[in-house]
Amino acid sequence: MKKVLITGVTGQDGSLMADYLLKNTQNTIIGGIRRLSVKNHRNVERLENNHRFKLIDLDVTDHQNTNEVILREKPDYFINFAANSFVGNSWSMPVNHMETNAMAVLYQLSAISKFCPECRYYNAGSSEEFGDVVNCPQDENHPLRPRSPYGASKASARHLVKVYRDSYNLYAVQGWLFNHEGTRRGEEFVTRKISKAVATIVRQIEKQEKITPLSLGNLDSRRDWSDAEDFVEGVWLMLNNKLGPKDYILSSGETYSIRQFVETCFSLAEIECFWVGSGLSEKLISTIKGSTLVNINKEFYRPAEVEVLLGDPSLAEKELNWKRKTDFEGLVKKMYKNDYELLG
Ligand code: NDP
Ligand code: GDR
Repeated sequence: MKKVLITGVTGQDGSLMADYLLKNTQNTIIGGIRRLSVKNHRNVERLENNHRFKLIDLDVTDHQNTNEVILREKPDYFINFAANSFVGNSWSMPVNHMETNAMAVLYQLSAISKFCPECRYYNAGSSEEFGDVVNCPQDENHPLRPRSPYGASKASARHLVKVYRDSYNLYAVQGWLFNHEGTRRGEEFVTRKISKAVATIVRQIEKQEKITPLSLGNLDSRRDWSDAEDFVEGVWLMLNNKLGPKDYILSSGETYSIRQFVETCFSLAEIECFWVGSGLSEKLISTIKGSTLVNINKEFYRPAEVEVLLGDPSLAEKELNWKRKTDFEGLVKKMYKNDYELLG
């Protein structure tokens, strides 16, 4: 029985990792949480009576708090999912991104190297580190060319993980995870924003209410989307790799535009529609009543965009024997269905 400390346990990946480990291992889970004025434990509240799960205070930007927790708990695994994970606000709060996503990693690595060097460490890396990509698909050798303060913070963390791995012989890894989504996805991310808006529109049509259009930014950027449930397994495999500590890409190997995500979601909801106009005037119109379903708002455009992401997961498939289970349409369906039921 090992002790696994997970930061970011209230978020999408942290809570899914806790579920995965409680189901598939005998390990005990310590979830690190920060104090917020309004409690947001929705993703973990059903675990709170599980004797193999406990919550502790850990704000990852607090160096002293980090040192004390690592010294006291001496975990066998430390999985760092805590982050300011929203690329879109990283231009307005770049210091917060650097402190939460990069400096915190330095505090963790430094404490682990001093107090429990046998601890296996994972930090959540991102396809945003590839940014302004030079070739498709991106593999583990693609250069780091971030386009946002968020991407730069994750690239900095990656260098720190490698430096600590090489300097102190730590089992420390940082996977490059491409976008992964699901029913626990935060509502400001584009996939959840779309699935929730389409579900709302369907309910409004059923009740013959006025339709609330969905406002989006850039429809033509492309992302490589997967189901987050498939990825937590891949992270655990990276932490238990017979080949030793190595960084891998997890991705679907397919890329779709935001426009295609919107079209797939409306199609699954059986709403016929068509695009009119272009640029900021573009709209998605319902075939039956002519109502506007989607419009464009420049507020949701970014100062610099990552135009296309497409990951090559073949190394993880070969060396970790990892494979995703849910495809693109299955993911959109799962998210839409969940949001439709939540509005019931
Ligand atoms: P979420 O935004 O859902 O979760 C982020 C978590 O970090 C929340 O639990 C949040 O806590 C916590 N957190 C934020 N700041 C602090 C802090 N100062 N101290 C302690 N905890 C903090 O993100 P995801 O689950 O989607 O992502 C997990 C990790 O993976 C992140 O590092 C993200 O950058 C990275 N990543 C995610 C991808 C994706 O597509 N989902 C792809 C690639 C990388 P609170 O609930 O209190 O806000
Ligand atoms: P991303 O996810 O930036 O890829 O980061 P997000 O869903 O925010 O954006 C994806 C793409 O959609 C475009 N877009 C919009 N995005 C949002 N949020 N809202 C909109 O209204 C909108 N309209 C268009 C964006 O411009 C972008 O091109 C996610 C996060 O989980 C990161 O933490 C993670 O590291 C990366 O994925 C991989």
